[in-house]
Amino acid sequence: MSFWKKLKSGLSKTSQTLTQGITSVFTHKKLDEETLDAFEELLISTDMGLKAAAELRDLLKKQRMHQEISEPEIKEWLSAEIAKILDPVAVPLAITGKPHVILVVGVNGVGKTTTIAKLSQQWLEQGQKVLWAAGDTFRSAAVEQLQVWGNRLKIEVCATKPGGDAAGLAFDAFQKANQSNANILCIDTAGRLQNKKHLMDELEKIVRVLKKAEPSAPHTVLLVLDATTGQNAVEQVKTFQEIIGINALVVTKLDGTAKGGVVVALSKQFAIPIIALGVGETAEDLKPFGATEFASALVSA
Ligand SMILES: Nc1nc2c(ncn2[C@@H]2O[C@H](COP(=O)(O)OP(=O)(O)OP(=O)(O)O)[C@@H](O)[C@H]2O)c(=O)[nH]1
Ligand SMILES: [Mg+2]
Repeated sequence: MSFWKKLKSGLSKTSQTLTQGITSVFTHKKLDEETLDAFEELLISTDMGLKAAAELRDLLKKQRMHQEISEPEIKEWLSAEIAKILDPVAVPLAITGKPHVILVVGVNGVGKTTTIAKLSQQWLEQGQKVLWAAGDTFRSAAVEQLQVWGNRLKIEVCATKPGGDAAGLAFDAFQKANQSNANILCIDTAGRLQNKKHLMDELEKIVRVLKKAEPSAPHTVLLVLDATTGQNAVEQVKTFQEIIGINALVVTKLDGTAKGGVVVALSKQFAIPIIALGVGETAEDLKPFGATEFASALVSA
């Protein structure tokens, strides 16, 4: 199945909610406050967030108050306006450092390791040389998972002993990337630590030690988010912004969620590039984020 088809079918729960909602909200009468309220509620129900929903409501009011709007018209309008919200953050990752260091963070199970594998496969296809560091040193299964992908893609994995120092590992991996002329170093990190303080200490230490090797590193701090968590993903961005500062996002598990609107909420609330979207578990299921493509899949316009 093509990525577009997967995205469209993955977002079908969200788009069905929107489509059915639009049918019941826009009932061939002139646009009034009651309709606008119901429209705003509908947008919120797909996890678009209060801000985006209120702005879309106000915009529709300004443009179409007391006019009759057909269903196809409102869908087309909504899709175009959502695309405008998404457009500024639909930015692919620019590889600037040599080696370009990407620290991959996110809570437990969101898809960090699979995202590293999927992105790396694309970089390999572009002729980049990639190296990985298994920075989740707490779980041996995490190291193994990275190694399985590494074997498959023929990417070398730097690892340390279980419970070893992730920051030291990141430093060594940077030296190795430098020596072996790698273009990209991806550092996987632990999603589950005892508490926020531990997570903060661990990530801060990795960054501090990396900067000793290369002051401009990490060039990218990539936060991976699971779309099925809806508004919780918004909270995770805030937390990680506070802890470490984020300059790229990947949203995974857009296959089968009713909360696809969260991508709109993230775009509206944070000016952080969303470099790719995940719609499944295979390496082909991660693609750059296209604003128009996503908006039209979401609204099924
Ligand atoms: N359906 C679907 N599953 C995904 C997607 N991305 C990742 N997964 C699955 O989600 C599960 C967790 O992915 P991981 O990559 O192990 O997540 P992680 O963030 O590294 O997890 P921890 O290392 O435990 O913190 C795996 O079973 C993946 O195959 C996606 O876009 N769609
Ligand atoms: Mg992992």
